Formats: sequence, C-alpha cells, structure tokens
Amino acid sequence: MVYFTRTLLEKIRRPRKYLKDGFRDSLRIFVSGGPGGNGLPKFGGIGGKGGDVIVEAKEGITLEKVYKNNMSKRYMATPGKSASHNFILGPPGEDLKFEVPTGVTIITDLGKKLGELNNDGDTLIVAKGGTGGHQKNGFLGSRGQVYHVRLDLKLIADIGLVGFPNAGKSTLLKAISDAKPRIASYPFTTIRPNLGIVKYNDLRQISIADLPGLIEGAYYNKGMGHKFLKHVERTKLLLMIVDINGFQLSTKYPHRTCLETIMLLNKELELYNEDLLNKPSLLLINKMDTDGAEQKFKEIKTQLKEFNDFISRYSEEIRPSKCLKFSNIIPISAKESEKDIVLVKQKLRTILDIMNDVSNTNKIDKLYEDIKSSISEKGPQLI
Ligand SMILES: Nc1nc2c(ncn2[C@@H]2O[C@H](COP(=O)(O)OP(=O)(O)OP(=O)(O)O)[C@@H](O)[C@H]2O)c(=O)[nH]1
Ligand SMILES: [Mg+2]
Repeated sequence: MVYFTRTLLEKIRRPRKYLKDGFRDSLRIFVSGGPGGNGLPKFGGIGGKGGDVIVEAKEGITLEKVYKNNMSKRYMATPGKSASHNFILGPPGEDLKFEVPTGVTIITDLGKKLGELNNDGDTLIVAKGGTGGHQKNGFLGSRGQVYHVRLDLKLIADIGLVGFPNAGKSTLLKAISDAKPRIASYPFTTIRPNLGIVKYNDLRQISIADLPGLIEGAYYNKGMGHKFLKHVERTKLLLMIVDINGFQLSTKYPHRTCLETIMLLNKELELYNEDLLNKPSLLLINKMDTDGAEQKFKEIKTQLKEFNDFISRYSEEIRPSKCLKFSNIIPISAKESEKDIVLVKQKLRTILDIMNDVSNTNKIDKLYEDIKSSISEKGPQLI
C-alpha cells in the first residue's frame, strides 16, 4: 500500500518549473583519477600512470549543460595498464577532459579550493591519476585522487544590480538591455539571476546582472538573495536601486524608508564580504513618478550628502561600519521615463570607461565629487 501511494504521489509531485529548466550556479560532482597500473617485479616493469580528470573553461557553456551531458555526475579517468611481458612499461590511462563554464571555482567537500577558471580555455587538473607500480613502491600502482567537488559558478558581468525586492531592478534591466525578465508587483519575482546586454550605438556592449532581491537579515538566511551575492563579487560596478517610498515585506515587518533601505543593503553587503564596499557604485532612487516622490526626495537630499551622520543614529546591528561611496545618486523612474534610462545608460558607460582607463586617477576623483552635483537642485548632471 505504502509503495503504491508513493508511486502515485511521485507522479504528481513534479519539480517546480523554475527548478526544472532553471539557472544553476553550482553543481556537485564526483571526480576520480585513474589508479596506476602494477609493475612487473620479475622484469623490472613499470605500471602505467592513471589518467587525470581535467576541466577546461569554455565560453557559452552552462552548468545546466554540464549536468545534462553527464547526469550520473561521476567523472572517472581510466586506470593505467599493468606492465606485462609484452609491455614492460605499462601504457598510461587516458585523461578525462570535460568542459565547464568560464567563471567556475572548484571547491572540494572539505572546503579546499582547487582553483578558478576565469578565462576561456583555462584548464585545471581536478583529480590526478595514481602513479604506476615500480621498484620504490613495491611494484604496486597507487590510487588516483578521489574527490567530491563543487563547481561554483560566479557570473562575470560588468555591472551587478542590488536592491530590496520590488525596487524595480528587473524593470530597469528590461528598459536598459535586451533581457526580458519577469516583472510583477510583489516581492521576489526574480528567483534566479538574469543577464542582460546593454548595447550602444557605436556597438559597445556592457553586461548587467539582475539578482533576486535582498532583504534585511538576508545574511541570516532570510529571503533568497544572499546566496546570489557571489555574483556581484566579480562585477566591476555595483548598481544599487532603491524605491523612494521604502520597503515593507509584510505587515509583520517594519516599514523601512528609502534611506533605511540604503543603509540595510550596505549592511548586507558588508556582512557578505566587506571588500564589496570598496567597489565603485552608483545609486538609483527609483519610482520618482509616484505620488509625493519629489517631496520625499527633497527631504532626503541633505541626509544623502551626510549619510554617515544619518546611519550613526541606528544600532550597530543594522548599521554598516562603512558605506559604499556612490559616484552618483540619480533619481529616476525606470518604468515611466525614457529620458532617465538614457541618462543611466550613459552614466554606466562613462564610469566603466574611466575605470578601464585606470591611469586617470583625476577622473575617478572627479567622479566621486560628482555626487554633490548629481543631487543638486538641477537634478543629475552628465559628466
Ligand atoms: N510607479 C513605478 N513603478 C515601478 C517603477 N519601476 C518598477 N515599478 C514597479 O514595481 C514593481 C516591481 O518591479 P520589478 O522590476 O519586478 O522589481 P524587482 O526589484 O525586480 O523585484 P524582485 O524581482 O522581486 O526583487 C512592478 O510592479 C513594477 O511595475 C517605476 O519607476 N515607477
Ligand atoms: Mg526582479
């Protein structure tokens, strides 16, 4: 009876769609180098070395594809052959090579990092084959390395979008790039990262990653955004987006004002990795088309300039020890204003161009100075 109910239920319980064909950013596999072949003591024969398991980074491949190519998730190189009368030197085992996406870090179950593959064509031996048997090891071939490893993928985008749920991250991504993300008026619409390409008239392209919303306490596993923060580690620029009206997850939680959301996002970034706060960043204050938004923005302008004073009023639990240094603060309406989108698009490019031109430190200082002009009465200014 139990068996029948199980089989019946099994059929009904299909994986949720987003899990079925979704985005994978980590995959656990088993790798085993081939064992070495045995030697032949009588003739001093040496066993062949076992094959290695090698990974190669390839642009355009996804972890989903890696999984589909080998659903058993076992990668075992062939053993070295033992020495024999005919083959005094046993032939070596064959290496097993497979492709993984660029941007993958390989970590063993014990947390040891075996390496990172950041460029197309990079290779790494993840499990070495055992040595063949010879005089020094009593003619017995040794075992190959055996690991359970995790392939951990971090997207490599120029820009990473961070914000509370419902702030308008996906709306911005849709307006600015060729991506077609899901947009809805409830939190956690985005459940996996989306990558978009921003195209310019002169064919310049910039990649931008939209991530699931972060909430207060994300570090302690609330919401779903925290584990996706690894994707902003490699982005060159952080694009923070907040709702001018603030955020409230539900009536059970406190309403957080726009300024508080900026502080809390800073805190979450800091808890994840303090170094993120040193990244160049830009702040967009969204939904400026909503009722009373202009008035609210007027009120917070001065506090934005003296943000450290503002956060000093809060307890240490929610206050970051350091804040992002925004190069610009731009009030926008991602949904309603095309003009704002053009401005953001231009600004992003300017910052990335200046960053590429690292020798030009004056320009970077100028960029940081720009924060004051951006929130002047005249509104945002182009560099
Ligand atoms: N009035 C107004 N509404 C906006 C604006 N930008 C986004 N919205 C609305 O805000 C809601 C949330 O937008 P999304 O783009 O899905 O927000 P998100 O930050 O991606 O949210 P999550 O994916 O849940 O983290 C949608 O109903 C949008 O239409 C804006 O500039 N003005
Ligand atoms: Mg979204």
